[in-house]
Amino acid sequence: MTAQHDATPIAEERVTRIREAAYRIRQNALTQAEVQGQGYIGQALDIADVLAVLYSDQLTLDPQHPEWEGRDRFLLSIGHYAIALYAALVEAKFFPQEELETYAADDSRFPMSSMRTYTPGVEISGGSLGHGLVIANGVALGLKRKRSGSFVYNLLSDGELGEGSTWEAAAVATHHRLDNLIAIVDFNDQQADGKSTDMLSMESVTDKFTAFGWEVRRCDGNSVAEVLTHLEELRSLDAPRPRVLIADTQLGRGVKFLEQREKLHFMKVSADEWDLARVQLKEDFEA
Ligand SMILES: Cc1ncc(C[n+]2csc(CCOP(=O)(O)OP(=O)(O)O)c2C)c(N)n1
Ligand SMILES: [Mg+2]
Repeated sequence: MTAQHDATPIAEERVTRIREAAYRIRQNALTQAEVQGQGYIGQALDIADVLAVLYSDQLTLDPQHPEWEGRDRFLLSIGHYAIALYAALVEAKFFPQEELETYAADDSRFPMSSMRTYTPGVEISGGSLGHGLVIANGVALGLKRKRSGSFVYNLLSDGELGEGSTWEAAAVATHHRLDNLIAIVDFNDQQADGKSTDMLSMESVTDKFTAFGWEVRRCDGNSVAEVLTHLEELRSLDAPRPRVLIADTQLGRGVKFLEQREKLHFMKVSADEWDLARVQLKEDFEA
């Protein structure tokens, strides 16, 4: 699968196609969470639009050959977002739809926290926060030295911005002129103990990355058109520096009762709420 990367204006059909992919990714996330009766569903719903832009448009991948050397690399820092990544990998045809039902079961290829050795298409093991951008630097530097045209994408969370290692990695990426590295921050203003901006505000995130020498964009991370425009621009930019998109997202996006529920790192959905979640997701998609 070769992705499209040119400077032509973004066609409406392209946005429509990606919005459909985002809807299916959200459905896939609900399927997994319902099987387990739990899962980081709030985060999976908030990041579905970004993952749809990546997995149905921007990334060059071959689902039949997940280790193909010419692929783009998508590195998920945040292991607890695994449910969202599996939802996107199923959408991208790495796995059959039925495999979603095995989420977090014994011997499943879909463990609750993402692990490279378990799941084709998963590039790194997650869990301990603050390591994704560090690893992305190494992968991007290695690819540049091999004169590869592949890009490295790293999805990190706003909570990870509080990790010192993230900022060490930000400096290293600039030092090595990693113009094949695109970081995406899921700015859902949530972390384990409350709102990220209340716990340890890293604002202005844009100014901080700019000061570190990065090319920075910030947008509504739940607008497929905006995310697509910015990721496209960041990839095609001819400048010797790393790039980052700060994506402002809404926890629980697409399911009204979750959008309105108290925002928590782990959002509880009771057994009798899954049908309503599906109905509201459909209503939101069709609105
Ligand atoms: C180094 C490290 N410290 C603490 C944790 C525990 N932990 C797991 S998820 C999480 C929240 C991190 O913030 P974020 O990813 O923004 O949370 P979310 O948006 O998913 O609520 C924390 C502190 C961890 N996994 N790794
Ligand atoms: Mg967060």
